[in-house]
Amino acid sequence: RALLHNDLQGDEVLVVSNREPYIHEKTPNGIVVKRPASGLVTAVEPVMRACSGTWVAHGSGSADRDVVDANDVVMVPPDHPTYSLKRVWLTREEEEGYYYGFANEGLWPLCHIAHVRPVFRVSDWEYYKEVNRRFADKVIASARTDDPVILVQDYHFALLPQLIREKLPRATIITFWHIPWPNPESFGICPWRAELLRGMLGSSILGFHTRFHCKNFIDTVDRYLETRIEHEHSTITLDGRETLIKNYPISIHWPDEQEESAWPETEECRRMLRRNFNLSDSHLVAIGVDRFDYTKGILERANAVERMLEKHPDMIGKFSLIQIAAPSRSSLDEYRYFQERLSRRVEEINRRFGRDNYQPFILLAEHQGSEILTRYYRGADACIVTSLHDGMNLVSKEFIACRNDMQGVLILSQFAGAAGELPEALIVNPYHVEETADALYQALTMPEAEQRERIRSLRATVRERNVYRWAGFMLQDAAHARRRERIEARL
Ligand code: ADQ
Repeated sequence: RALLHNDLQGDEVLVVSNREPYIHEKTPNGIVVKRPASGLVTAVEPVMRACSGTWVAHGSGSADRDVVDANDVVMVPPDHPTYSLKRVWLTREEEEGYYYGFANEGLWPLCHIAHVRPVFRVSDWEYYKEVNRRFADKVIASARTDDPVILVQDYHFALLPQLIREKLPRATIITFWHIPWPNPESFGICPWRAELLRGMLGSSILGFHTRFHCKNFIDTVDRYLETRIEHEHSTITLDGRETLIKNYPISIHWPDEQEESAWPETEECRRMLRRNFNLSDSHLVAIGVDRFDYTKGILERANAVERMLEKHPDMIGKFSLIQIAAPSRSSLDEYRYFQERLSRRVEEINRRFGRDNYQPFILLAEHQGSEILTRYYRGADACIVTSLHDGMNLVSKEFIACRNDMQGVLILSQFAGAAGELPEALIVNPYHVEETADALYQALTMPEAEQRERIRSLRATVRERNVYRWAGFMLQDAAHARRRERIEARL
């Protein structure tokens, strides 16, 4: 955190993302404030708390308009206001075209290669461009200086860096792409590939989670744009402007002693988790926590549970997977089909192996607060992450952080960015049912000493590679670029 303060001293910081970190909702009991289930918010919020500044986001809550002042500003977090949240209000058509359409039916499947065909509608593209312009206007109007540091978040805003750059040429624009970047052939099917790439290259720094994503991006630019690429320095120069392409693996806030001391003991978490679902205290439990999204491999997880029970009938009645899936983008057909398919699959498995009050796959389509999630992570024997493709995956890191009892096994997809950092997890190919089923069995039967050895090593990695390091490294590179630009301007 000290690194953040040092690098940002005196600089104005603006963050821009689609999702807002706090959603104000009207309820019969008055206005309540919610935190969205979002990896981006989980990662960026602690950074904003540390450095103040302004966060610009789409106002999506039913009471968002009631809490802002005349400048559309509300100070957050509600319990300890430290930074300004500024909303952009979108019409229903804008939200459908830009967010649901181009971003989530186009770019999301395009970048994830999860065998869901991307949809590219001209009208969605028009809204995407329009909304990027509106956010650019808001950011520019919010800037008090002509050289702020602007952190642009994610695939909703590929055009924003260039739009801001045109009006604030001296700004330091750091864009972070939270999802994977595919190979040039895959990205090349997008009808507006060149516009998107040019938009992104308005950034001073363009960050991805892994080197592999950086390489894919550079190869994509090489294929579709006329630029100068310096592979040695990982820079791309377009129209005389240089962009550094670099990997910054995102992470979580590592809990301090005070936070840990507020957690219930793991024994209590174990009991609570089991009693909530009418399971005996010795019942084996694996936990899955995801947005209800087809990229997260929840169907493959169900197949692995079924296969494990086929291979190890002694586990029937003794093991359950508790899957907490936060409904997400449910107005899109692909998401609804997926939710229906998964529910059917879960019913089949439960009909086949369940009995009386026993269900091997407990599916909860709900969003849970972070305190409950902490208890679930602490009370489970294993956590299973089977993403078919995932930029990083923070659930895996949250599970590790919660296990200060040095127990619990992480099963992790090789297609999550996190797999590169966390080799002591049981790494699986979720498309390989047999392998995933075997890993699940291995996790449930792993001796305590081996669990301890693995989780200790995982904890050392995540503690060190925390979210402040993620932001700190990006801002250090930004500070370096700013110093260089100031020197060059004087020459
Ligand atoms: P996501 O796809 O949202 O993030 P992830 O990184 O796992 O995926 O983060 C999800 C966050 O939402 C976690 O903090 C988790 O606790 C929370 N969450 C998930 N399900 C929940 C539930 N049912 N109830 C409450 N909270 C829930 C995107 C990319 C990832 C990348 C992040 C950050 O897709 O690859 O790691 O951004 O860059």
